[in-house]
Amino acid sequence: MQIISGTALPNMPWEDRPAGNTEPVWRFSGNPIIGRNGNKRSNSVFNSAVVPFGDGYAGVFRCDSRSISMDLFAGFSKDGIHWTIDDEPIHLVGADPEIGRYEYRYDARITCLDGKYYVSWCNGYHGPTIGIAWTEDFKTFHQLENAFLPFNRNGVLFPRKIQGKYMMLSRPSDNGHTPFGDIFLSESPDLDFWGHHRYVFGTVPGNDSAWQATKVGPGPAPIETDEGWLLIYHGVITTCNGFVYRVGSALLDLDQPWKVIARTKDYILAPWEIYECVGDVPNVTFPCAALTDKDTGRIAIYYGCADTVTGLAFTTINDLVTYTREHAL
Ligand code: BMA
Repeated sequence: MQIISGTALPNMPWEDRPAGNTEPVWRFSGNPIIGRNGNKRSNSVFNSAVVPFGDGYAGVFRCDSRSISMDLFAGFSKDGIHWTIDDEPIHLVGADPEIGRYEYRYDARITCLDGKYYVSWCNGYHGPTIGIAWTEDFKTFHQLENAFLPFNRNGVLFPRKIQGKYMMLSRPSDNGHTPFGDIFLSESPDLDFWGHHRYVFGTVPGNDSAWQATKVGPGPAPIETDEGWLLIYHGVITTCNGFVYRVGSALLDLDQPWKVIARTKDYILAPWEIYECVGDVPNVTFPCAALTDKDTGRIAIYYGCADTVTGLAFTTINDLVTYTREHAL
């Protein structure tokens, strides 16, 4: 098994699987890597995206403020673990003034595509939809049109064109806390007009895989492997104490990524640790980014913990693809 797209990343954050650990994904021993005090006014830093940048890393971070507004901030790191996050939110340029105004911004993903960094996020435009912008320096962000009508969340771009088209996964939603949600794929010739919407996969009714019974949504940009696109996603169950967010993985067809080869029946990561179970929204693990090293197949997953802090977890392409196939629904 191997990673196809992407580059070698020998300095990526990494810890070997702890002795005796048999989980598909294991946590960084220094978690959480970013606490509440990520920048000057932050109440919480979570559900954030990072990519290799220059001789280190850059990211777009969700920092909810101490007045509890949701916005996006650029951040930089030498090692992918210790981050300096801007105090001022990212400034978008170039947009049609009508969509340049926003009510809130949160849960960014970043995809390296055509030599640029494309950021997609949940953009408040008369309700949540998918905002898109590109940057080359993480200082100036050029905003494109919103991809969809409200209401939608979790827009995630693929890292290359497929069959000549840009492709994006997303999760149509409502204007609130959305008690439903399936993953769809949309195509675009130009990153402006989106269509040809295809159903990818949805919730699992009954008792078979109940952690993903209420809603599912795409996480980090899909990872291209010789066995298919590896998608890390979140799955939600409704309990008497509210939603619980866990993490699963799926393998999608390389040429027709709405076709599912396998998806996990068992979750691969779930709120077990105290910083995942306790916070502003308890019991949430929410993945938004993954670094990969093409040479070793290592994967580092960045995930929000209890809507409060940011965690880091590790796996390898062999571990996760094998697990996805062997624990498939
Ligand atoms: C979802 C999103 C996420 C959040 C999650 C749990 O609807 O808003 O940002 O992590 O709820 O609160």
